[in-house]
Order: sequence, then C-alpha cells, then structure tokens
Amino acid sequence: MHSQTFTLFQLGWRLSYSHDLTLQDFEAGYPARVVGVHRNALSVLSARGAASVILSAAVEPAITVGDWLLLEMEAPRVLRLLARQSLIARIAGSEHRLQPIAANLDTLFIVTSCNDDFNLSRLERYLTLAFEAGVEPVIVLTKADLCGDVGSYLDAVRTIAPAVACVPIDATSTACAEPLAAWLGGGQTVAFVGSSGVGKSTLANTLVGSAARVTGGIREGDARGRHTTTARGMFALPSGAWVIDTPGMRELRVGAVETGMNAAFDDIERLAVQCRFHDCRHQGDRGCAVEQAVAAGAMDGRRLANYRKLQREAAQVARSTKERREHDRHYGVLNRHAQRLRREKKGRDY
Ligand SMILES: Nc1nc2c(ncn2[C@@H]2O[C@H](COP(=O)(O)OP(=O)(O)OP(=O)(O)O)[C@@H](O)[C@H]2O)c(=O)[nH]1
Ligand SMILES: [Mg+2]
Ligand SMILES: [Zn+2]
Repeated sequence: MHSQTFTLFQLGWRLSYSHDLTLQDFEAGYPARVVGVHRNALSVLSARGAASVILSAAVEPAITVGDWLLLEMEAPRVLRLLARQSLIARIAGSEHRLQPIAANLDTLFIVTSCNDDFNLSRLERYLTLAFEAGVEPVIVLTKADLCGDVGSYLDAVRTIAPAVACVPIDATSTACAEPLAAWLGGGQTVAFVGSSGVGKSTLANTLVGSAARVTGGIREGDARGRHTTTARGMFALPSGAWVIDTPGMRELRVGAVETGMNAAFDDIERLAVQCRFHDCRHQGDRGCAVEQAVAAGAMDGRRLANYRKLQREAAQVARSTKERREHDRHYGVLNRHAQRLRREKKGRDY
C-alpha cells in the first residue's frame, strides 16, 4: 500500500465536495478516496494515510474507483458515498444494470491504436460516454511508432470530433509523457479506457517510469508506484496526477445518454432542426434534413447509422429501467411492510 500520505487536494479533492457535507458529518467522519475495489473490501487513501475498508453488505449504488467516501472517525467504516462530480458507467448484463467504471474524473483518455483496432463508431461511443459524464475526452492514438501513416488516423478523428484533442504516441517510449502533460497535473484524475491490447497499461507504466526517472522519486522496479495497476485501481504518477487503468472491454453498451449524444453528434442534432417533422427518426421519414445530407455526401452514412444505433440502445435501456423501477418499487413496498410488521411485533415484545 502507499506509505506516503497525501493532502485532500493532492488526492483530487474539490471544494464542491464539501457542499455535500454538514458540520455533523465532519465531526462523525472524514473524507477518503477509493483507490482500489476488491470483492469485499475497498482500498482508500485520505489525509490520514492508507486504509482498508471491509464492506459488510452490498452498497447501493456500487462504490467505484475514484469515489469519495465519508469514513467513520473511529473505525474504517463507510458512512456515506459523497455526491459524484462525474461517473463513467456502462450497461452490463441482460438486466441493463448500470455498472460504474470510474468516478470523479477530470479527463478520459480514450485509447485506440493506429491499426485494426481503430474504429470510428467505437470512438463515437466512448465520446458519448465522456460527454454524458461531463468529462473532457482525449483520444490517445497508440502504436504510432508502428504506423507509416499516422496522419490519416488524425484526419479520420477530425471528421467525427474536430474539437477533441487527439494525441499520437508510442506508449513504450518515455517521450509520450510530454504531449500528455497538460492533462496530468497534480491532483488531476484521468481514466484510461479502450479495447484490450491497445496499450493502456503500457502507457500507465511508462508514465510512472519516465516521471520517476525525471524526479528521481521512485527507483526503477520499486513496487510503490506500480502495484495498483491491477483490474480496478487508481495510482499516483510522480507528477501528482491520478491514473485509473481499466481492463479492456469487449463491448461498451451505453445507457440513457441523451446529453452525451447531443454533444458527440452535435452536427446531426443541428441538421435535425431542419427536418420537416420534429419527431423525425432520420430513417426514411419525409423531409429528413439528415438523410438529405447523407445523400448529398455532406454526412457520413456510417455516422448516422451509429447515431441511430446508440439511440435505440438508450431507448431500450430506458424501457427496462422503467420496468426495473416498478419491480424495485414493488419489492420496496413488501420490504417496508415486513419492516413495519417487525417493528410492531418488537413494540409488543417490549
Ligand atoms: N510499439 C508499440 N507497442 C505498444 C504500444 N502500446 C502498447 N504496445 C504493446 O501492445 C501490447 C499490449 O499492451 P497493453 O498495455 O497490455 O494493453 P492494454 O490496453 O493494457 O490491454 P488490456 O489490459 O487487455 O485491456 C504490449 O505488448 C505493449 O508492449 C505502442 O505505442 N507502441
Ligand atoms: Mg491493461
Ligand atoms: Zn430527420
């Protein structure tokens, strides 16, 4: 575990988190940041140092890496999950549960390689996720050293996200720290997402290694800076930034991401205003400005198809969320009923 201690601000604390806390809260507990999630326990860091928190029961909503908790003063127990400033989550399983990936990020590094992994529709998906969370996306193009034509990849990204930074790197080289430095300042939190094998862990290790050599803070091979690069962990770069390396995801299903889609597909949204019908589905509808743009070659048909696909997914999730809410409400009523019976019984006993 980290032997170092950090101030709250070094841990990424923002004043806005305190809005969620009362004076009583500060008397009962103290804030700590989740740096590791295990099956029945959490690793946390706070101004008091490192601690392990045993989770006694399933906590709803599921706590994730990057979360801020209020821990009990006397024992490392969770009093409360502090309101998240951002959450990257995906939809998992047939029940469409929201599965948190990382919380309280400043930046999302969307990692893809200059090879067969590169896929504009997948990038649009990740961009939607970042915009939905209100987190700045940066597209990191790895394996640029193995590619003879990096320019064509940069051009392709520009067609879907002209305002998003796109940084080609060789993740195995210490030189990659420099073009990424703007997002890796002290107290900044960045998560790496992308398919398996694109170089997320390689980049994480290089950033730890290169920065360590620059500052001389951590010896080569020292376990301190390296050991949390496991499945669900967050660790500090010697620059003071926090990195969350995630395992590659085979599929990334998004939830109800209307805000994110509006931002990721702002060109389509702008055109849609000119469609004849305000509820135009941009799919064979009469007077559709978006389809006209595709026919005229001003809009990529692939992009429109991907937009529709994400919309369908979001609608499907919204439907099943409603079903689940009804289900939960039903069981909630049963639970409350059972609790009242227990209380009444208890009342009689005493
Ligand atoms: N030449 C070169 N090789 C790279 C680069 N980035 C990653 N690699 C290699 O690609 C392989 C996979 O890299 P990882 O860092 O394990 O990929 P990952 O994204 O963490 O994969 P998962 O953990 O499965 O999600 C390793 O052999 C790396 O050395 C790069 O920019 N240039
Ligand atoms: Mg990895
Ligand atoms: Zn339309």
